[in-house]
Amino acid sequence: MAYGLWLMAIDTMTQMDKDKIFMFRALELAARGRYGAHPNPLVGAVIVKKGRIIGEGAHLRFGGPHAEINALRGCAASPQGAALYVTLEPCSTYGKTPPCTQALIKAGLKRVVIGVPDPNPANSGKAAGLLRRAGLKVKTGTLAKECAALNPAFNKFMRTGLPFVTLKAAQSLDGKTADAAGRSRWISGPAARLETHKLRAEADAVLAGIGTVLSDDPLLNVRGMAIRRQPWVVALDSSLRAPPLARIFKNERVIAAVTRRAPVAAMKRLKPGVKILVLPSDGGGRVSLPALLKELGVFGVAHLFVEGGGKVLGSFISEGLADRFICFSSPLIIGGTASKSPVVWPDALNLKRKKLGVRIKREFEGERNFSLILLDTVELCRFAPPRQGVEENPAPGT
Ligand code: AOF
Ligand code: ZN
Repeated sequence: MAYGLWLMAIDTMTQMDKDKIFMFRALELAARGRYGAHPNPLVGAVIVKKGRIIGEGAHLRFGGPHAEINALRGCAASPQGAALYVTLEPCSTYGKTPPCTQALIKAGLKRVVIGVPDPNPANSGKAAGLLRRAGLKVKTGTLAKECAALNPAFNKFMRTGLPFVTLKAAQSLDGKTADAAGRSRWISGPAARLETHKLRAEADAVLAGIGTVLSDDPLLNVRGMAIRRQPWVVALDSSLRAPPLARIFKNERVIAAVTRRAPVAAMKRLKPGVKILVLPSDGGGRVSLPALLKELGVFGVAHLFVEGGGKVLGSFISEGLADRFICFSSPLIIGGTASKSPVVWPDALNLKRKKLGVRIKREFEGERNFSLILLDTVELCRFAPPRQGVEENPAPGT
């Protein structure tokens, strides 16, 4: 009875409603590629015949088959005459894999429903024409917003050649990370640490400043989860002070981002295989962050995860280079008037205070009283420094 009603409901749905339902399923499938597909995009696909899903697929790993190909391979019946729903425009060029458009035509599909155009200029806007010329019906823009939101890093990287930048900080309830003497307490519990590893695993590179390398000696790699390839580890170290035995150098893929101030002798002491990027310096003699991002983009880094310290995080924000800010907040108090903030927030942010919004993204109940909140302040990181001489918030009456 219930099933009959459901069939009637499906029957009375418009084609647009049906398209949305199948695209929702493709969106769900796309998430299977998290931690594996990047810097390629997350893509999901379903193949539908006579109102039923006969094949499903996702782009699971970088260099592996695309979502459409996996859906075709997994078909429970012949895809001849079926419709394909795919979150991203099918590719039409030879990359690491042959063009999906050709495979779709060869499989005898009748209709292709596309979420969003591929921002990759090699493919962008080409699929619809190719498919239509081969006699297939094509519809674009179904759940376009949701499909685009799957791949913020890929989208930015394809449009600009620059990595998407996620910043991460951890703080106590009173917004501190250490006392005046720099003594920090156990801020992040196991749940936040696991989340940090997941965030690292989604990135192509993880960065820390030399201050953090010297004080915490972090490894900065992904632990506690199975991944195919560790992200690059980047040390922001203008005069190359990192000791050759620092734990970051235990990683296989390490980049030391330095300036001309770095002594050649220090470079020679590093283990072979460490990539040394000699970059222009900013006004203060530190590595120029725009130059670093440009260079990381050339390395194929589409998503950079920045873990600290406070000045490095503050610089990315004050230079308008951050795309996302994530803060783990723990309900403990560090106290003290001279305690340290996890981020050296730029003064100019005050001018923009109307735009600051904090959205609680996830909540954790950690062990031993550590209740952790992951805050996602997207709007904040759209912050760009006010142009010189431009009054952002004129006082009333002026
Ligand atoms: C699709 N379906 O599932 C994905 C697509 O080097 P390749 O061969 O893996 O191609 C990578 C490019 O293909 C990538 O930059 C993007 O334009 C597109 N990704 N396309 O039809 C997929 N992952
Ligand atoms: Zn493809």
